[in-house]
Order: sequence, then structure tokens, then C-alpha cells
Amino acid sequence: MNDLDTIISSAQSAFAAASTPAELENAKAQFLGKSGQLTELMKGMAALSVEEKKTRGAAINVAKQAVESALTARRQALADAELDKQLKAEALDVSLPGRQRGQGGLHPIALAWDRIEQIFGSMGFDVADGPEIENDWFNFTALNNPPNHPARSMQDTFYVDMNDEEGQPYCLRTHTSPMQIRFATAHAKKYANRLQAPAEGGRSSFPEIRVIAPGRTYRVDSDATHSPMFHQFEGLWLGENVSFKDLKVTFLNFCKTFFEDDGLVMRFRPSYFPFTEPSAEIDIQFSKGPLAGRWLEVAGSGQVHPTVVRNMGLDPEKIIGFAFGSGIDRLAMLRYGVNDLRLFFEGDVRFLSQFR
Ligand code: 2NL
Repeated sequence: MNDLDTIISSAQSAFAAASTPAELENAKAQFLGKSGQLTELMKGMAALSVEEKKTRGAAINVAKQAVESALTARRQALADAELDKQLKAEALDVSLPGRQRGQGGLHPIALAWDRIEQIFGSMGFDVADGPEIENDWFNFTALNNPPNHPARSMQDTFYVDMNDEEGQPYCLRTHTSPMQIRFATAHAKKYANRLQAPAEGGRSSFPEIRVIAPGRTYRVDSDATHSPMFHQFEGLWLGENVSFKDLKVTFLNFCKTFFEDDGLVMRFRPSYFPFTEPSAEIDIQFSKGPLAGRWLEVAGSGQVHPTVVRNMGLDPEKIIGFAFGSGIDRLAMLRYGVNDLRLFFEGDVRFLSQFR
């Protein structure tokens, strides 16, 4: 191998060893720069004869071209690699699913609430909605709740630090009955004249009150089965000819539809509430599913107490009917198979997403 071949091969390996454009330009200087190996050989030609200059010059030129083409090839290779790297880094995988916004859904209590409104709506019930901060009259007195009743005690009820015109403190409603008192009172005012008019052909002259009041209610109570805020719905059906039979049919139809169980059976158990007389607890038994065959208490009910009818501005001698109250949270637990009430209030998405 002559000196020129040695230079060419050492230039080729120096260029190959350069892994960045800057390293490559440094390597180039060793061969083609001002004092590079080939440049030095050119300078050395001054001492040669004319004949020798010709052949030596041509040979050096050939070597120079070889080095330059090696350099160009390496420059291109490095540029290609750089572009490749950039393309890889910026690559879009169009087969990846897009980042979606999480899909929302209704809370199980809202789902049960909607079902209740829908089912009672189909039986001609209005839906009433009203204040969660109530005064003593609507929450207790109108409902025949005696002054010494335990529900009125500081232990059971949240009181607000403000009194109404009667000097009684406002409270967070302990049930949704106050809303039914409000609804029935407004209804009684509106139709006061109609009650005096004689009934024609046996038809009731008084437009019936048929209403449910679902909503948030509050009691000082907190454990695995009680939350200080819970959801209740109450129903009220008043007219000139409304009986316990209507209550039974209405509530049984509601339960069968709500739980989607046509074989469901219901029983009434005598009970006591200040606002109804007589009063009954309502128990149901599923015909299928994990709870089949067990009696489950789902509501309280009764014929509206004459005092309560009078407190609505209606005549208890003419207007009669029934009321019931039930917990939405408990119905939702039974329907959706939830075993701990607290799951409803923790906001854990793993729980909630199951109801989407
Ligand atoms: C229960 C018991 C009940 C009522 C609520 C009511 C409402 C009016 C008049 C008369 Cl405006 N009664 N509501 C009647 C009986 C029982 O609820 O255990 N609820 C969870």
C-alpha cells in the first residue's frame, strides 16, 4: 500500500468513526484542512521535477477525490440518520385510540329518584319541590308532631341559628312532608270555592291532590346505615273518596314496577306516626334475586290524620286520603344491590362508573 492509499483508508475510517456532523468536520480537517495530510503532500511537491509533479499531482488529486467522496457520503449518511431520528421521535401512531373525556353518568340515587318520579307520574302524581330549610310549622306543628316529640329534640334535628316570626328556630327539614303541607295548602286555597259547589252525578267536586315530594332531608344520625343527609320521597293522595285500598294498589304497583318484579308481594304492619291514623309499615318480599323470600321494610304510611288535613286548610269531614314516606337511598340499595350506604356519598368513581 503506498502513502496515498494509507491516507484514503485512514480518512475513510476516521469519517466512519465520526458520529456527529461536528466530529466529521474535525476529521475532514485532518486530511483536507490547511495543514491536513493531503495538503501537506501538495506543499511537498514544490521540490519535485516537472515530470514528477505531473504524475505525483495526478495521483494526489485522485486520492483527494476519493477522500472528498468519502466525506460527502458520510455527511449524507449522518444527515439521513438525523432525519430518521427526528421522524421517529415525532411519529404519530394513528392507530392509538384518542384521549377521550371520561363519560359521565347519573348517580344511582338520581337514577332511583328519576324512576320514582316516572312511575308515580304514570299514576297521575305531581312532583313537588321546595325549601330544605323549614320553619317549625311546616316541619313539625302542621304534621301533628307534639311539642314533646323526640323528633323535635336537638339530638335529632339540625337547627339554624335564626328564628321565624313566631320566635321558633328554622331547621333543616327532617322529612319531605313539609313540602306536601305547602302543596296541599296552596291547592286548598286555589280550590276553596270548588268544595262548596255541589257534586254533580256523583263526581268529586274537589280536584284531588295527588303529589309526591322527593328530596334531601337531614337528621343528626351517622353510621353504616344512617347518613346525616339522606333522600326521602313522600306521597300524598287526598280527595272526597280516597281509601286505603287506593294506597295498597298504588304502592304495590310502584314496588312491582320499581323493582321489575311482578311476583313481588306486600304486607301492611300496624304502626304509629303522629301525622297518620291508622298507620302502617309497608313490607315487601321479592319473588326472585338474592333477597327473595325475606320481608323488607320499605315505607311508612297511613290515613292522613284529621288534624293534618285541617292544618292544610281542608275540611277533614269531607276530604280524606293517605300518605306514605320512603327512603330513596334504601330503595336504590335494594334495587342496585349496594350493601353500604356510605358508598353513595364517597364519590368513588370506581363505584359510580358501574351505573353509567
Ligand atoms: C317513614 C314514615 C311517613 C307520612 C310519612 C305524611 C305526610 C303528610 C301527611 C301525613 Cl303531608 N303523612 N307522610 C305518613 C306516614 C309515614 O313516613 O318511615 N318514612 C321513611
